[in-house]
Amino acid sequence: MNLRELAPAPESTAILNLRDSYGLYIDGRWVDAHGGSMATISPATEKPIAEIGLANAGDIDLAVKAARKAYDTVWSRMSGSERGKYLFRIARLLQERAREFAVAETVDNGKPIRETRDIDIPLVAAWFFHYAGWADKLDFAGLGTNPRALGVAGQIIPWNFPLLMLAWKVAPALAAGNTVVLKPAETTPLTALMFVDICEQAGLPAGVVNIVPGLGEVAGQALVTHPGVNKIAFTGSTSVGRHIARELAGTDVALTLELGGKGANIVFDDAAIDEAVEGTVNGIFFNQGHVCCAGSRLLVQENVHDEFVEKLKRRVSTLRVGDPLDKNTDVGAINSREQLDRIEAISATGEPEGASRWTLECAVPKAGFWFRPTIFTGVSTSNTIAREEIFGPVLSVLTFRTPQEALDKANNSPYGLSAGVWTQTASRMLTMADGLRAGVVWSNTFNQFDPTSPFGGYKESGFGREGGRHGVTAYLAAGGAR
Ligand code: TAP
Repeated sequence: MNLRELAPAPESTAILNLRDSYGLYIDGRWVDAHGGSMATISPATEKPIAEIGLANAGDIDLAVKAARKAYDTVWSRMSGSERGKYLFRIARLLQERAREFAVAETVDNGKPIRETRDIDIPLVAAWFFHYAGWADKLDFAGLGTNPRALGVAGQIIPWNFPLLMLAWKVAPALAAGNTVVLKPAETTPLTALMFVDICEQAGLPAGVVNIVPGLGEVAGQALVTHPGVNKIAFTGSTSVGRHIARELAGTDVALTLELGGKGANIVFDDAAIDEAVEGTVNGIFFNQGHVCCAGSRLLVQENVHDEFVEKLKRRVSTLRVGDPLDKNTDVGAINSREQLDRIEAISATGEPEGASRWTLECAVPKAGFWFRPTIFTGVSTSNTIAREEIFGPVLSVLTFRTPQEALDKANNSPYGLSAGVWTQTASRMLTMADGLRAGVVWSNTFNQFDPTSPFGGYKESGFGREGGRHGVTAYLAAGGAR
């Protein structure tokens, strides 16, 4: 398929060598899907990229059986150091083909190439390197004398960081000795399907990784309820996470849920203001705000509010919105029409509920899905835009007077995934970090990720941690008892 027409950056798109259509990857080979097919499109142009086969319940059954066979006959019998070698190989191959993956991710997802090139794909490789190192050291890390894998892991991921979410799930699962059936999101299956090439190049035994695109309610549901699955790892919306938790209640299937967020980014009057402005921009406009841990609620101390907001608007005015394949683009396309509708609908409640709206004035392409960076000021904690996860480039600004008021407002949310604090007073930083009900609290920065750090939520943001020791423990039976 010739993708050059997708964007005026032929030197980037020309390196893609995609097929016109993809089936499912089960037991080490491509097979036909039996749940129909759909085109995956570029959200920046609305043009089709490739036709994707969709798994039905029967296909999921085959994938789980293949994963079970691979677990029983090969993967669970292999030493940790051998598993580690496969993971190291995968990490190196991903690095070698990083540019190709970055372009594919940008085309399929709509996020800027600068982000996929400099953040997503390097982090993907980093995750595989990190967990490659764990594979032969599990028994040295307080994980029991003979830690055992759970067996077959069913993994369901969202569309906002497609390959990175795959890495967060597949790397620790394989390191711990599990086999995998992974369902990518229906709007962004491309890089997961390309990942098959990497597994094959690395010589991964058949059935250890199975990739099954499909619809959530069909393929996802079948995976969650399949009796042969020992663990479900899910990243996505709180509503689907809740549904999955109900489905698995009373079973012995291990479950981790990484769900939504409404991160508070708290700026005190003693913060380095220019750095805090930069961090705030990164906190909400990175990846079009399609970030579960985005700093979507800005809490500014009242006496610096006006100065801060003015500087913030000036900085946001310099953002370039448009073609995600252009290296100068800061804000790319919204991932789907459905997500755009959702962002527009929630944002439309801002002014009627009393907030003031400021939107970056800029041209956007005619085709594709676009939403201009938007800042609401004068927001109160009861406003819809301060409560609901928008998952788009929309910032709600609130104020506070005292540290306690900042804590109260920040914690006044059903979510508890992320927060950031900007202050030059160390003791205040520690008090805030202690009082914030959030899985991650960034200190004078925002949206920083590292494979050694555990990541996950409190409250309706889910449970379980991914990253570091916690991430690999989530794929082990406690104390090797299972
Ligand atoms: P969801 O609609 O929940 O979709 C996530 C995944 O679940 C997709 O693969 C989806 O398939 C599948 N799915 C849908 N219904 C299902 C069902 N009944 N059974 C099993 N699987 C099902 O979320 P989304 O719109 O893709 O992602 C946005 C949400 O994810 C946001 O709320 C965001 O905060 C959250 N998120 C959280 C994190 C972390 S780490 N906490 C990271 C990224 C995103 P389809 O694609 O076919 O719908």
